[in-house]
Amino acid sequence: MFKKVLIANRGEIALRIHRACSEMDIETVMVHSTADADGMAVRLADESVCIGGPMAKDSYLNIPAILTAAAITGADAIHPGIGFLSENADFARMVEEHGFTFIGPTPEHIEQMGDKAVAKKTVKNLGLPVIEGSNGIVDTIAEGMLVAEEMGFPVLIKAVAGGGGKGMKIAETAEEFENSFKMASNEAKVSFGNGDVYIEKYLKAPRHIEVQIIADMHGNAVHLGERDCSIQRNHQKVIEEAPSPALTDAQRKAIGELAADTVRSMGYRGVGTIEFLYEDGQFYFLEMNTRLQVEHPITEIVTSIDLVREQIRVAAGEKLSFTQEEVKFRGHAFECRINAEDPETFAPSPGKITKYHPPGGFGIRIDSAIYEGYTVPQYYDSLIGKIIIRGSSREGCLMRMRRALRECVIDGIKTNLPLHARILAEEKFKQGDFDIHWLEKECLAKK
Ligand code: MV4
Repeated sequence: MFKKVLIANRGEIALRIHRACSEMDIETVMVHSTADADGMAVRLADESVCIGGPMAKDSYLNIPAILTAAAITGADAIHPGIGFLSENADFARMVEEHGFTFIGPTPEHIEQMGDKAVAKKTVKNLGLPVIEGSNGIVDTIAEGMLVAEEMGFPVLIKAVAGGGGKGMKIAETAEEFENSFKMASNEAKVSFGNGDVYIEKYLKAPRHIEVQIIADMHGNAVHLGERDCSIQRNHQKVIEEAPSPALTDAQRKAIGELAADTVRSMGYRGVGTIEFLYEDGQFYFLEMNTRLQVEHPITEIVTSIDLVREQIRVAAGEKLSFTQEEVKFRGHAFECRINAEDPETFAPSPGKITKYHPPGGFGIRIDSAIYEGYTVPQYYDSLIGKIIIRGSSREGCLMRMRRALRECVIDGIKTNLPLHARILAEEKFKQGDFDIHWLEKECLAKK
């Protein structure tokens, strides 16, 4: 097992990783920017190294500085966390070339899943259901038009380098196609330096359901069930839950086993998430994330498995500590993401937290690195914490989340706590009757 792990991240996820290491008797090195010197993750880590200025490019994306910090402190492994360098194949390769272990999959797997058209072909060949569309990249408008006419409108034009909705455009009709194609390709070129696109049939009102997998280096791969992440705004998840209220146990088992079989065939190792759109009882592969996810705690709640601990164990070459048979799903979990933002305009709201009283009691977990007196910096993502609830039933879990939200006090900055209260009071939410558009098109649309 590793003796020392360098954590190349910040905030709540850096703290989450430190906590897993600490319980495994692994020392931690927190690298941080000048803006994060007062962060809780830095305070709790065994060692810390300031690697650059506040802008991510100068610190959390500064590969030479991170590798140097690892060398100086004598770390064995580097955990990239979430975002930043976590899905950067070049970084993973450099980490290994410098003699450290990258806590994540191989650079080849990161690369393969990073190209959305390659990822789709790969998993389709291994038996995952995909959305009808072009066979890979479409080079010309004429070629795209043929594919679109063949399957019928509306279609979606997607960037192979895409993610988060960038470089993605709907063409409702043949008339719109040329313009949408150009817009998607140009946006992709500007955002990712790669204008390649592919085409899919547009699904009008799906749910976003993702399956958590984990694999070791010994050919073992298991699934840990699904998360329903349909409650989102602007491609940012707001509330997640496990299990999905839309699935039966049989569907869960079927899609989970399909996902585990897929990653086993790929020779994948580490944690990963296979995202699906789910509509009319059918699953369609969307993309695969080759990292830990923000919402991993709800999977931990319903499986009682410490995902980060297992992730570190498999990266060190150990076997998974459990079999698929031993994975038991129990109860329900919700996660509300707490953002430092205006609940009405969604504008970021950095600043000093003057009062902090987190909720507590039975069934409540708070993953956050904030404290009273802490100043939320302006340079990073607005996520400042997560309220994670366990309950024996979905209904009980929902009532407990509402109670937690009533208890929670964060003063000095604006947060989206009022937005969560509003969503949780909605009948459609209570019924589990929503799709990826419900929050924006129905819940937020009415005043
Ligand atoms: C889709 C889709 C409907 N039909 N593909 C958005 C982000 C990108 N990674 C994939 N996305 C979508 N792909 C087809 N063929 C709808 C979306 C989509 C979406 C997906 C998951 C979560 C939130 C979303 C919000 C808007 C659109």
